[in-house]
Amino acid sequence: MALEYQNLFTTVQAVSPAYAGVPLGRDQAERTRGTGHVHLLGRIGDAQLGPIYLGFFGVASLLCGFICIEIIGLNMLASVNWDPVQFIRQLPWLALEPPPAKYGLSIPPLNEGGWWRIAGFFLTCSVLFWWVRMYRRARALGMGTHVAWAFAAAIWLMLVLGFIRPLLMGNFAEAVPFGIFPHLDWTAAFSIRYGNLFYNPFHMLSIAFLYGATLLFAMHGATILAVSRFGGEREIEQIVDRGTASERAALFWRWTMGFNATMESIHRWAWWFAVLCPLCGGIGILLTGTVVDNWYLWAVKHHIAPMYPSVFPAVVDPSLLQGAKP
Ligand code: 07D
Ligand code: 07D
Repeated sequence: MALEYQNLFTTVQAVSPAYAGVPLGRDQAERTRGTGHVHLLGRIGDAQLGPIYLGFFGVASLLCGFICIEIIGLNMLASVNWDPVQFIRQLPWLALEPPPAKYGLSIPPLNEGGWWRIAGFFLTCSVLFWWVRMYRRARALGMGTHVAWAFAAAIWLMLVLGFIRPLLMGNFAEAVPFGIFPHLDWTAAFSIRYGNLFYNPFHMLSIAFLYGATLLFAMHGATILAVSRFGGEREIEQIVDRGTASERAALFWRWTMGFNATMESIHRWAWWFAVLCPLCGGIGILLTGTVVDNWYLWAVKHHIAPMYPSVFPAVVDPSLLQGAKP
């Protein structure tokens, strides 16, 4: 292929003969046989589609995920009187709500949060099985399990929101509803109920890591694209082959900000920033309502926020004013 300059919008179509991946021994049967090449996929990644490894945990996860979506979907459909048109039209507003507060942690009737608990159970199974699958596939390839542990950080936040915190509060009514806008309403209501989440230091940390992860991802992606004309995306060779892409990338940052990450450390930065976002977030949510009831008052107590100024003069009993009749 002629050497072309690669910019933001052009990508390399890496089309090679289909490759099934390393042999899997007795697990071979768990891998589908079919492979193909899709040009459109080649535009965003590798053009080869398949083979995919399913295995017990993959199938179990998909099955549980399907049951969960089915329960949520049918409950939403029932809430619009089984009218498919209204279901599509109102979908973003429809919800499957957790049980009302009066049930606490006890088992509620199906249509008063019972279905929510069953759907939540299957969602949790689905996500946990997917985690096991990721962990085992990484092990099978002799890789580290970094991806699985990063995913675990997100699962931690999900479980804090929907299970661990409600357990500690003794009430599943505290949990998040299933639904697109309803879960946003829950998020806003949660912040107000607990005195403005902005004053929760773990929400602050979570935001810093969220923004930081975005910034790092942009900087790293941009740097590698910028040196791809020198072969910069071949990261492994670049660590040892000095003088071309990697070195320019490093020099660019050393010149612009005096410091540069290395080909290895940039990925540690990325991993930690991404993981610390939901990790800190989960701690912040766990503390809310259990340890701290009002983050604004907490911030006032710890000299982070000022007391609201008294805008109006203090109320005086009119009967005490001069000239008032005794
Ligand atoms: C791009 C990877 C692909 C994933 C996608 C999401 C579903 C849900 C189910 C209709 C980046 C797939 C969506 C499977 C469909 C039903 C019942 C990941 C990418 C495309 N939220 N949230 C969204 C979830 C919480 C908040 C969108 C899940 C907390 C705010 C999507 C969870 C709080 C905003 C979504 C979860 C919160 C969103 C886009 C679980 C505090 C938005 C997500 C399991 C953290 C944004 C209308 C996205 C939006 C949005 C899914 C939890 C706040 C529907 C699965 C309770 C403020 N959330 N969310 O792209 O547009 O993620 O909402 O914990 O503004 Mg949320
Ligand atoms: C939700 C991890 C769980 C998801 C999993 C995925 C499937 C299948 C399907 C692929 C996202 C499950 C997968 C089901 C997928 C397919 C097909 C990760 C999740 C396991 N906030 N806020 C955060 C900001 C305000 C509030 C975090 C900003 C207001 C609440 C984040 C602002 C109020 C909670 C963040 C802002 C409020 C949060 C989430 C600005 C509302 C949380 C981090 C600029 C009025 C959550 C400690 C994350 C948290 C959270 C950002 C404002 C409420 C950093 C930038 C003041 C209740 N907020 N927020 O990774 O952890 O989420 O808080 O105003 O619970 Mg906030």
